[in-house]
Order: sequence, then structure tokens, then C-alpha cells
Amino acid sequence: MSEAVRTNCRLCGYLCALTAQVEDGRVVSVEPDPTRYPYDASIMKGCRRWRANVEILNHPQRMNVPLKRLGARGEGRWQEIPWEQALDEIAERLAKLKQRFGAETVATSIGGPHATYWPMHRFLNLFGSPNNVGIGQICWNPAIWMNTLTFGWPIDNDLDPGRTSCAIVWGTNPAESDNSLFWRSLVKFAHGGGTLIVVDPRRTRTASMAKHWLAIKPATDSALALGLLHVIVFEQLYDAAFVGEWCTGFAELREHLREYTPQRCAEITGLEPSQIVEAARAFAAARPSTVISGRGIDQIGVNSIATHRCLAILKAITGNVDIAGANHLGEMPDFTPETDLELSERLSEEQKKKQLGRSEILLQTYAGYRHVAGNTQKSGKRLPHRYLTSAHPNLVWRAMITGKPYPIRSLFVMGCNPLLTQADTHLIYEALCSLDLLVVLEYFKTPTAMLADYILPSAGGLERSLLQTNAGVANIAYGGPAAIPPRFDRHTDFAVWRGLGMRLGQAADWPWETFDAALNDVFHSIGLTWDEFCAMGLYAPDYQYEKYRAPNPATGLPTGFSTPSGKIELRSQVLAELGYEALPSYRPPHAANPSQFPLELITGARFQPFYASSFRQIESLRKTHPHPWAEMSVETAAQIGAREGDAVLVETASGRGTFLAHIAKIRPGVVSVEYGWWFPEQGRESDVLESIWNSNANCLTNANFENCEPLLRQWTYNGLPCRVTLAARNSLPSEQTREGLAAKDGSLEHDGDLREKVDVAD
Ligand SMILES: Nc1nc2c(c(=O)[nH]1)N[C@H]1C(S)=C(S)[C@@H](COP(=O)(O)OP(=O)(O)OC[C@H]3O[C@@H](n4cnc5c(=O)[nH]c(N)nc54)[C@H](O)[C@@H]3O)O[C@H]1N2
Ligand SMILES: Nc1nc2c(c(=O)[nH]1)N[C@H]1C(S)=C(S)[C@@H](COP(=O)(O)OP(=O)(O)OC[C@H]3O[C@@H](n4cnc5c(=O)[nH]c(N)nc54)[C@H](O)[C@@H]3O)O[C@H]1N2
Ligand code: SF4
Ligand SMILES: [Mo]
Repeated sequence: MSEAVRTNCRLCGYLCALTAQVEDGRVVSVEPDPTRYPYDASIMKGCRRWRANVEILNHPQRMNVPLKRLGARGEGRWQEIPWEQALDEIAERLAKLKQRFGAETVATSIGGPHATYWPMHRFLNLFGSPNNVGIGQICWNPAIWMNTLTFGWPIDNDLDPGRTSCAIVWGTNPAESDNSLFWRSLVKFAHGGGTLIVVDPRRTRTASMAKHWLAIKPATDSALALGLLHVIVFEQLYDAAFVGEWCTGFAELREHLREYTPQRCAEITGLEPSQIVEAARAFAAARPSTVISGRGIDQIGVNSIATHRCLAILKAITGNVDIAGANHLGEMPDFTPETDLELSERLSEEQKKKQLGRSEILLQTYAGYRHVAGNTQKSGKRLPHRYLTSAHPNLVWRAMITGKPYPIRSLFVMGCNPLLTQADTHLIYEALCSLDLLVVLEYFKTPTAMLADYILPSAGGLERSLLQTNAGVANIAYGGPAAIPPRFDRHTDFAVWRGLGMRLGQAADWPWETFDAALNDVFHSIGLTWDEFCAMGLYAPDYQYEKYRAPNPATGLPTGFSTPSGKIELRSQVLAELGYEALPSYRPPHAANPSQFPLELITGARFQPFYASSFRQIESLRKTHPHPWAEMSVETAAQIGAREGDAVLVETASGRGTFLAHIAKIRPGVVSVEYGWWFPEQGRESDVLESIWNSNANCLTNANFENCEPLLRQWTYNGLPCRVTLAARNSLPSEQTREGLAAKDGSLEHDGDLREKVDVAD
């Protein structure tokens, strides 16, 4: 029997609607579903991944049964065991660890937005541990925190090709990282005559569409942003009426900006003063104007916070706040937000006090959260709790190794591969090896999973319901149903956390027997069942703009902003109270010895068809991108004596890795290496595990707490001092060179590539 069923793709955060052809309970093919969100023919044409769904579902290396370690950690000997046994044994070991060391001895590690994490947070809050490690400090949180301090709530860009007149795309490259409605809107915007300004050391496909490409020296972004503000303020290009009515701290800001002249900022950023002046004028001249930022500025350590604050101020003083075509202040969801399902309020004050580094981290802590949430709650809004209080990874890895300030003896890894994607692989390897209990919930036997005591096989896309809700800072939800029940003995992640919760005294808090039953409850408040939601696939009421002007029903006065002053805080009262600078400044990054490390390194710019460390074993994808590359300019390559395709050794103070040189348009003196590389094709498990030392960008990074930025304790992935030397001459077969691969299927139209072909949408 064959039938067509609705489902969604889960190979990136967009959850595009698919129709699956199911025969005898097996998915035989998938096609884009043009009737549901966010269908767009050119996205599906441009996306390289969705066709791999069936291959991934049935891949011979998928985890299908729970595995228990035999022999030494990492030795590669496993026993297949039933689920009941796995959960019984894990629960028993957790109970013992808790009794001996306290609940805080159990940590969890999450990654990017691939998985549904609230069941895990719910379990961990009820269990009693504050030790959830994430990537929030360098992904998403900086903007969420800084916009909330400035505007009282997170703010989303609202690029509209028909309306927006100027857009600054700052440290993000949606051509490779997004590949969606947003990228398409940007292409339309740029080709329709909108003024596009791109700030990126690499001439990405996004940058190649720009009127102004600012090839900034990495990690100096706050100096550029301060220079733009200087020009706008001292040339009186700001919106004086808006500033007068809605902002506080302008006079102090003006004084503070005096020293950031275009000349001085140009020296710091390696740009021309005229570039700074022109970009500032272009942005201020037009309205609505928008600023879109990404990991490029989340991951620059000490200058990240100041850059985000400057961008918020830039929006504010030009009057580009909560207006169509510029940006949108989000609203609380009408449905149940994740933050409510996590039950963070159930973690006791005593356990919250065990948060590592709490007296040295100013904001990304439970106390910091309370400080800020007190203001947002006045307007009935609740910020996401677990993301904004996640533990500092470096302190957690160290506590595992040293037992200080207390022992962390167990880790649950879900939806991430920390050996490849967290900073400082050497430290993490040592930490994972030191544990009493490491449990990994996975689709594949990743290097991290290879070190586990138990690997639990997760149900993936097509096999489970999917829902995406922007972590509850906006009133939007999208997703859909599974095409088939989980194959083999795979279970949903929800079932694992509920199963452990039921065994550890949490039964009253797990009323739903299945994930779908929980999803039913999520939509209860808007009168929908999960099935009814699935039929629509999207819940997104129209945006309301300029909400701060609307009268407050209680007082009749304008609502204003949920900050301490009720206004947009150019000078942040909360930051001043925390003992941090209330106005943003440029700070020189940590100095390195230029004779030892003369170049600057970017680790991690996104590229297709991969997602972080995922999909290296998926043959149809891997053959389009078989090797890890290091991009450098013609000048840098000449300095090293490297040519296209030569193997080069990249070294930093933290470690080394080998990559193939690719000559690209990128600021001279900067080298950009791909991240996430391991080599599942090595065969023997021990060889695959060993492959993490070859070309792993995070062998080149560290997140040493002492050097991190004080507010969130962000670490640095971009602008690291490095040296690059020639390791071996090009030995690639011609079909595996960049030219050869591109000729084969055109799939390597890659960031920084010399061919500047842009998919021009209709
Ligand atoms: N050097 C450097 N490091 C970086 C970055 C960088 O730019 N440079 N970027 C950082 C950022 S922003 C992020 S978000 C992270 C991303 O890093 P990670 O979140 O670690 O991403 P992946 O490597 O894709 O690992 C995801 C793993 O989860 C599994 N998985 C996927 N979906 C599910 C699911 O639903 N359930 C379960 N149980 N497993 C699932 C996949 O098989 C895969 O092995 O990397 C960070 N690390
Ligand atoms: N194909 C693919 N898509 C992905 C992912 C993936 O792994 N692969 N990961 C997903 C995830 S988890 C995330 S968080 C998003 C991230 O999506 P993006 O924010 O677009 O992330 P990156 O590609 O890292 O883009 C950062 C850009 O910043 C530039 N940059 C580096 N250093 C600096 C600097 O110092 N200053 C400035 N101004 N720019 C700099 C880089 O050259 C790069 O072009 O992508 C998501 N989409
Ligand atoms: S854009 Fe993302 S969700 Fe959509 S089809 Fe491609 S990989 Fe799947
Ligand atoms: Mo991310």
C-alpha cells in the first residue's frame, strides 16, 4: 500500500513542508509540499539537503538500538541492550551519583536548534542541577540580552524587499547559513535597488551583492560601530524627535562618542575613514533601515557585547524601532512557550547558588536573569530561562577534570557533538574521559558518542513530530507531523527524559505519555489540537508595530519599553548596576606575539551542504564537499608559498589542524578554516575517533574562562592569532579540486569563491 503523507524536513531550522510517499510503513521518497509554509520553489531548488532525508532515515550507520559500553572507554566494543534495561541502569546510576555528590554532579550539553530541548531541561530542573552547557554565549544570547537591556525585549529584523531602504548585514552570511526565505528576500532586496552594506572580512556571496563591502579586520567590530554612531551623531543625521521622546542617555552617549572619530576607528578596523562615513550616511539617510547580525559578531570575545549594544543604539537613534521594514519587537506566544514547559522555577534557590562562576559572570546567571526579568515581567513577558542561564562550558569541563569547586561526574549529550563544536577539543576529550557516566542521545555514532557509556538511538526527522517556536520570544510556531513511527528501536528524546523522570520520582510532572500528547497541550490556549495545528503548519498572527505608543489600559499613558526607565536605554541602567560600562567602548583583543602568530584566524564560517559536524557520513552530500578547506587571499597564500589545493598546517596557541588551501577573496592576513570536520569513512571506530585531531577547527580554539568577556563570558572563534605553513603540495585528483567539483554539479558556489555567481531569484 502506498500513500502520500504530510511531514516536514528537519535538516535545518526551517522545517520546510514535505510530502512523503510511504509504502508498507517505509518512506520511499519525499517531495516539497507547495501547500504549506514556508514553501518556496527557489528555496527548495537551492537547498541541497532535503533530498537526503530518506538516505539519512535509512542510513546504515544510524543508531537503531541502545548500546552499552563494553571494555575501556572509547575502545569501540558495545553491547546491544533493551530500552527498559538502559533506562533502569542509567536511572539507578543517576540516583547513586546524586546521593553521593548532589544533583549538581549531573550536567547536560545541548547544541544548535536541531532538537526539542525542553523535556531535557524539565528533567534537569526537577532533578536539581544548574549545569546545562550550551552554545548560547556565542550563538543568539548576546543579541537577546543586549536588545532586552536596550529595548526591554528581543527585537527581530523585518527586512522587506518592497519597503526596506537600507540593510546592514553584519557578520552573517545567509547565502550559506540560511538558504531560505530570508536569503531570498535579501537577494530580492539587493537586486531591487536597496542599499546593502555588508561587514565581513570575507567577500561572501552576500558581500558580493553589496553596495558597500566593509572588509573589516576580525574582532574589531565595536570600533566600526562606534565610528558609524560618531558620524550619525556629529553630522546630526539622527532622528532628534524620536530620541527626545523615547530614548534616555543621549547626552552621555554624545560625549562618549567624541573620541571615536572615523580616522581613529579606521585605524583600528583596517578600513578607510571614507568607508565609515559613507556607510553611516547611507544608513541614516533612509528609513526604514535594518541591521541583521550573526555569529561573526557573537564570536569575537571581548568586543561582542559592545558591538551588539552599538547596533541596538544605531537602530534607536535613527528611529528604526518596531516599524515595518526595519525590525519588530516580539510578543509573548499565545500558545504555551517552551520556557513554561522547562519548569525553571522548580530548581531550588539552593541549587541555583551552585551555578559555576556565578560571582564572576555578571549577566548570564540566575541572578542576572532575575535582574532583567524583573523589568520584562512588568509587561507580562517572560524571557527564556534555560538559555539565558546556561552554564559556562569551560568551567564545567574543568570541574569534571579537577573536581573543583565540586565534582561533575556525569554528562548527558543531546543534539550536539561537543568534541567537534565546543571550544578546546583537548580539554573536552580529557573531561569526557574522566566521567563516571556519559550518556549520548544520537542519530549517529559521533566521536562524542564513541566515548559514551550508553548511546541511546533517537528518532529523527520524518519519525517524530516537529515544532519550532523561536524559544518563546515571538508569537510564531511552525512544524508538522511524523511521516512514520520511529524505525527500528529508536525513541523520541522526549521518551528518554520522561522515562528517566518516571524512574526518579518525577511522575506527577510527566502527565503526557507521548510527545504528541504534550504538543496537544502546547496549543490548548489557542483552541487547537496538535493535529489541527499540523493541518496549518504555521501559527503567526500579523505583526503589530509601534506597540510602545499604544496606551496602557491601566494608566492611559503610552506603554513605552520594559526597561527600568520605561524608555530605550542608550545608556543602560542595568549594566551600570552590574558594575559594567553603561555605554559601549572598543577594547583591544588579547595581544599575541606577532612574530609567532602573524595571521588572524576565523574558525567556523558556515558552508553548504554541511551543518556544524553533521552529515559527513551522508554520501550524497559528502561527495559534493569531500575535504576541509582554509580560505586565504592571493597575497597570504604567496607569503606562505601555498597554491590552490596544497595542504597547509594551521597553528594557534591552542593547537593545530591541517586543511587544504583555497585562494579566495578575503582580507589579506586573514585565514578562515571550516569547522566540524571528522572523517567517519575511516572505518575502524578507533580510527574515526582519532580523526578528530586532523582538521578540527576547535583544536585551534579555547574558551578559557579568565579571558572571556565579563558579562556573558563569551569566548573567541574569530580573529585568533595564528600561523600557517605549507605542509604538502596539492595531491587532489582533478575531480576533487574546487574547480572539478563545481564543474560536476555546481554545488560548490562557496563563500569567498572567486566565481561570484548569485542565485538571482525571480
Ligand atoms: N569553531 C567554531 N565552533 C563553533 C561554531 C563556530 O562558528 N566556530 N559555532 C557554534 C554554534 S553557533 C553552534 S549552534 C554549534 C553547533 O554545534 P552542534 O550543535 O554540536 O551541531 P552538530 O555538530 O550538527 O551536532 C548535532 C548532533 O546532534 C544530532 N542530532 C540532530 N538532531 C537531533 C535530535 O533531534 N535529537 C538528538 N538526540 N540528536 C540530534 C546530530 O546527529 C549531530 O551529531 O557549534 C558551535 N561551535
Ligand atoms: N550550511 C550551514 N548552515 C547553518 C549552519 C551550519 O553549520 N551550516 N549552522 C546554523 C547555526 S547553528 C547558526 S548559529 C547559523 C549561523 O549563521 P551566520 O551568522 O551566517 O554564521 P557564519 O557563517 O558563521 O557567518 C559569520 C560570517 O561572519 C564573518 N566573520 C567572521 N569573523 C568576523 C568578524 O570578526 N567580524 C565580522 N563582521 N564578521 C566576521 C564570517 O566570514 C562569516 O561570513 O547558521 C545556521 N545555518
Ligand atoms: S531549507 Fe532546511 S528545512 Fe528546508 S528543505 Fe532545506 S534543509 Fe530542509
Ligand atoms: Mo548556532
